[in-house]
Parts: sequence; structure tokens; C-alpha cells
Amino acid sequence: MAVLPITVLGSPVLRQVTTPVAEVTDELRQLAADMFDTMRAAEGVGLAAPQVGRTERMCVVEVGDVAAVLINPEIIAREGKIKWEEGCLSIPEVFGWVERSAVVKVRAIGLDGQPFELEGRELLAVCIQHELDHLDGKLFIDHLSFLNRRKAMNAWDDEKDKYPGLLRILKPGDTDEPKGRAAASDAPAAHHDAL
Ligand code: K1U
Ligand code: ZN
Repeated sequence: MAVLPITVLGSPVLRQVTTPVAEVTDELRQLAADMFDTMRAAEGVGLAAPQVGRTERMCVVEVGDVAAVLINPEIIAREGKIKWEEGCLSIPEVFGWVERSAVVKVRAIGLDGQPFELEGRELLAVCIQHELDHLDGKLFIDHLSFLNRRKAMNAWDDEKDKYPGLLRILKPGDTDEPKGRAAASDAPAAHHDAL
């Protein structure tokens, strides 16, 4: 088991477009296992390679009983709209409402090297879209309005000094329970449009 340091906002790798994986190797399988360990230690539901300083086009998701490694993922179908108050393991204590597709179908390669499809709705759909954004160097704050992005950046200004070297080191038992939400939105509540 290896819990890796998580890169935080300001780290250049978070703004890089990732490189498609040419071959599923044992080293990549080990990276996927370490990413699961790291995601769980941080109490997240997803994690993308740039968040552990890597440039492979790969992420992991775990929502309810669905746990998957997505290599070279692409969204092949979308339906409906959902608004979700998102956070990011790379921007701790900052939150904002983002509108995304309510249902997505993704095609990816698995750790066995074989293509597969996964459909996600609600939290899993949001998570898949959030992770695929990471693979394109995009963060949830990029979806916020000018005003809400400014609020988010102000909240981050109060947090960023906790992460010297732009790294978030998780200690054993460190669950990073939110201490109160740094609001980055004026939206009143979760909202799910009919599909
Ligand atoms: O990529 C990341 O930073 C992980 C991030 C992904 C995410 C999924 C869905 C909405 C927003 C962000 C997280 O896992 S943040 C933790 C989180 O949102 C969550 C944790 C437990 C239950 C529900 C949500
Ligand atoms: Zn994130």
C-alpha cells in the first residue's frame, strides 16, 4: 500500500493535458493500486493521474459498489443536466456549484488491456466528468462564474500555505474532515433536472 502526495492548485502538472497510455504495464497497475490507496486515504470518490504528479491519461473512480480504473477514457454518451457542489482533493476546503451531464457513458481500457464501457449517473456521472477534466488539465473552478471563481480563489488563498511545495501529504488517520465550507457559489441547493 502506498499513499502518494497529492498535487495542489498551482502545481503545473494539474494544468497539463495527459498523454494516452500506449500499453498497460505492471508499473501502471501498481500506479492504479497506489491511486486507489491515495483516493481512499483522502476520502475521495475519484483521483486522476496528474493529482499524483503523473501525466498518464488514467484515473480511478469509486462510488458505492462501482470501483474502476479508466485508462484513455472518453465519454461516448450524455444525458440530462445536474448541478453538484463540487470539491477537489487538489483544492482542499474550496467548493463550488457546477452544472454537468446527469448521466454519462464512458469507454475506457481496463487494467487487463481490454476496452469496456461504464455508465454513471448522479454522483458517479459528476465524478467521471470531474476526473476526465483533470486529464485535460481542467479543474472544477474553471466551470464557475467570474464571481464564484473569485470567491473560490479567495478561499484558496486562505488555505494554500498549508501545502508547502504544492503537495498535500496525507498522514495515517488524516481524513481531512471539512471544517466548514468555504462557499464559492450563490446556488441554494442541489438541483437535478428531469432526464
Ligand atoms: O478528483 C478529485 O479531486 C476527487 C473528487 C472528485 C469529485 C467527485 C464528485 C464531485 C466532486 C468531486 C472527490 O472525490 S471530492 C470528495 C467528494 O466529493 C465526495 C466524497 C464522498 C462522498 C461524496 C462526495
Ligand atoms: Zn479534482
